[in-house]
Amino acid sequence: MSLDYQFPKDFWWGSAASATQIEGSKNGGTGKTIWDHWFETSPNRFFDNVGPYQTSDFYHHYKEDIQSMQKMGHNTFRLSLSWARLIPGGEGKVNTEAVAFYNSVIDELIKRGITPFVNLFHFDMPMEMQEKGGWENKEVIDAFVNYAKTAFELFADRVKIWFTFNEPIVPVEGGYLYDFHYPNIVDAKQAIQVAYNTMIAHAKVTEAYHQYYKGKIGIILNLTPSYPRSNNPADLRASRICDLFFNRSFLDPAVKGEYPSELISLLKEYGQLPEKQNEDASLLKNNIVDLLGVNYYQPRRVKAKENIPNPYSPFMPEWFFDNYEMPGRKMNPYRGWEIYEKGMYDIMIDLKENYNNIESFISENGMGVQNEERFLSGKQRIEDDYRIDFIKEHLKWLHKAIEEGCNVKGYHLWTFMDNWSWTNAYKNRYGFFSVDLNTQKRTAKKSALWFAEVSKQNGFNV
Ligand code: BGP
Repeated sequence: MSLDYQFPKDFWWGSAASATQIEGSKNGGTGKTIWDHWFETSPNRFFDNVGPYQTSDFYHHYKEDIQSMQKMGHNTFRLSLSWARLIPGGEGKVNTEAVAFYNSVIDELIKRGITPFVNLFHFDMPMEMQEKGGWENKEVIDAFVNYAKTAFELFADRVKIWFTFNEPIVPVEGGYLYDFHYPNIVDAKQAIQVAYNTMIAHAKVTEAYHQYYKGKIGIILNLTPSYPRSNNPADLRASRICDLFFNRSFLDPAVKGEYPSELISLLKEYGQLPEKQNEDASLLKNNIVDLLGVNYYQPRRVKAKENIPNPYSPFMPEWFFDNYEMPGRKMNPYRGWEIYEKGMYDIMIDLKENYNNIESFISENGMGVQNEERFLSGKQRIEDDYRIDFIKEHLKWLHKAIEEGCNVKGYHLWTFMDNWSWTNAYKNRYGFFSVDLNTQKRTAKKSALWFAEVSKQNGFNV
């Protein structure tokens, strides 16, 4: 008997996590990242003063966690390697403890029938590399390429699906525009250079992979569709420019191998073009991705500017649009993000129509909720029906996209177990499993049991 929402055979059911958020950053001879440094110098910037040391300690619990993934019917899981763990300091000697750890994790996943998806960079710049200027410095790009090559040599015999970056725009926004990541710089010109250099690093790593290996390599982008307030040309222009800045700035070079000409003209007009090398254009053109991960949490709603920006204020993307609050919008009040399930479908249609229907999957989607203990049942389990609804409503739209021919291969929830959320630390919980941080005991939430059924049946009934 077929289900109301039956997904294609071999659909990827799983979840995603990142090294800094789960491993525990004092284990196993790891080097320091910008997160360790920022927490040491400004603990007040982190919710409840909780830093990256106190995590769900995947470093010691991975066997148990991977076993639970298997029980839940996961056929895929995305993790990231920590550059600072594998090569403390970012360049030089490889940390043998890290090699043993990642080998063990990869082998355990494979043993349990879970295909590992491995990402190389998830916001976690080694501190020594940041001291050299981070992505602004070409030497750091070279060091990153060496780290990637080392990772391929060590693990590509078993790992066949790789990603260069997770949400590369976030360190640009957080570190160089809006002050929510270290180094807390607010300077659009630097931000644009960092964004550009990140794409160059991405293309160089993609090139290095394709030279010797036969699996797939991609990038994971957080795509936020821009919806204009109205069809008024000024609103449409505002949303088009947002799309250029926040989506197409990475999507176009990654998938098409070139930047949108409208973005180049706009940056040129305002004197914001980054410095380039002659060979960059062909590097980008020849190294497009094999696979695209799409992180989708929220839409962006915009309107034309109410007031002309002060010409003496420093250049910012906000010179071109105002945010717009959609009346009657559905919100996740804990994270402050609008929930708009159809956005997932709109992204997929855009990829189908304008990006050659590139093979993709939902690499993150999820709902962070504060004080989830409120929903504990007598069985001491969190009854997170709101998360089940959230996932289900998104999956319905994803299913529609698939029916209409979109080349989307899977759905990963953020995240497997409650983890450390950067400056939000443990404020909002996203996991299928709750984690007691004192005992490290993991407990399946109701959504875990529901998702296990969905994965096993490859779909669900309404
Ligand atoms: C994405 C990141 C993840 C994760 C998630 C939830 O942007 O890739 O690392 O943290 O968002 O966001 P947050 O933890 O900020 O609530």
